[in-house]
Amino acid sequence: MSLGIQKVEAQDAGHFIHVEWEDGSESRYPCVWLRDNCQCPHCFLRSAGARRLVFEDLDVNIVVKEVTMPDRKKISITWPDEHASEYEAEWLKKRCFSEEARAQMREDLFLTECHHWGSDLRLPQISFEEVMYNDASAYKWLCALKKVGVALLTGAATRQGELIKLGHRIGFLRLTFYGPTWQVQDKADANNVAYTTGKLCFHTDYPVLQHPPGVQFLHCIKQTDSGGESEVVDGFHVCNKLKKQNPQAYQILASTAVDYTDVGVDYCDFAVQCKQRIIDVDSRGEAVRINYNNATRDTVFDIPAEKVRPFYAALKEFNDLLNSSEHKFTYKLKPGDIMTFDNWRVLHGRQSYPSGPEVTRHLEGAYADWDVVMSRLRLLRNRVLNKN
Ligand code: OGA
Ligand code: NM2
Ligand code: ZN
Ligand code: ZN
Repeated sequence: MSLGIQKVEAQDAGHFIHVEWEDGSESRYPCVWLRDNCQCPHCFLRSAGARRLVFEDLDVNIVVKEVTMPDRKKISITWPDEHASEYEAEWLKKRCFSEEARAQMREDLFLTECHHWGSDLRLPQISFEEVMYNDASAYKWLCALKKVGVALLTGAATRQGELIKLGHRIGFLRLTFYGPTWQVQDKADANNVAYTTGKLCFHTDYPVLQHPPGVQFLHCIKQTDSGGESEVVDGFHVCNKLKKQNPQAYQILASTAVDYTDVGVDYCDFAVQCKQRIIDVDSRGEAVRINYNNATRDTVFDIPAEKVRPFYAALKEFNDLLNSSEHKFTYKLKPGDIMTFDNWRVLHGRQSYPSGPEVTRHLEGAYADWDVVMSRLRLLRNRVLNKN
């Protein structure tokens, strides 16, 4: 059962409401926030779960006129203009402004918990069939994808179209210039190095897009006998290592805008250009997105000549760390496997394989956005944990 309220009072000349809970804990709510979040039908559109109140009508210096506690499960506030608001205990408790409550809310909403790994990765594996038809399995898959950054789905059919089904399972896929899904195989006049038999060094896909796809799916339809092994590495883990080993190199990669280019024809014709930092960091300097594909890094490099060699040296150090046997994990996809991974965090590569007249290796690939994947994860969690 949810926690009841023991006592409520206005503080600081009516600018704050102080709540004492039945377990002795306390919360403080700013009155401007309470007025802004009045849940009455005038101020809040229940059917949309959205605020009706327009900002023009909010007095940022508002104070309460009166606060009461009709029962242990809610508080009532009367504002100076006689507008009345009610707030439920459970609703308030969840929105407590304490450091701990906010950390809890952050974890619930964004699943921020992150498990770093190296070559010791225990690759999460789940049956494709179960993910398609069982909500608990789909939830398990998406949790692993978010927390570990990579998860393998097994037992899909060895034909094109399985990723379209997976896209419907989460919501929808991300369309790019390479099409709704794309075929990774050796092609004549390849419009991308991925469509050759060559080695692909560790990369994230599509840093040439301003908002690179957050999630990638690679479905193995046919696998070559020799070569073609997949490699993955935890980019965030390697970033931490680089920051310790050479803070200056980390700083260069986190601040230098690198030019990317992609020109060609596929789904339609394209001439894409973008500037990206190889390591995107948050306000605390923590890596939040890797944008690195050596193949599409432009020949144009829009930085002063003096800064070029230090940049290459920094990138070399990062690239060496990605490739260290301590960090990378190697796996040869089998027909029916679908590798799913966080394209903002995990870098992937593949070994070269022999070319020949026949197609000996075929993967179908697709992208999804994290917004869509996280949305499905939250809905599945509500359903699996029987909330709503
Ligand atoms: C790609 C890619 C991996 C592989 O197509 O971007 O990384 O194993 N492919 O072919
Ligand atoms: N493909 C696999 O950044 C890239 O060019 C990644 C994209 C061709 C869709 C490859
Ligand atoms: Zn109201
Ligand atoms: Zn790739």
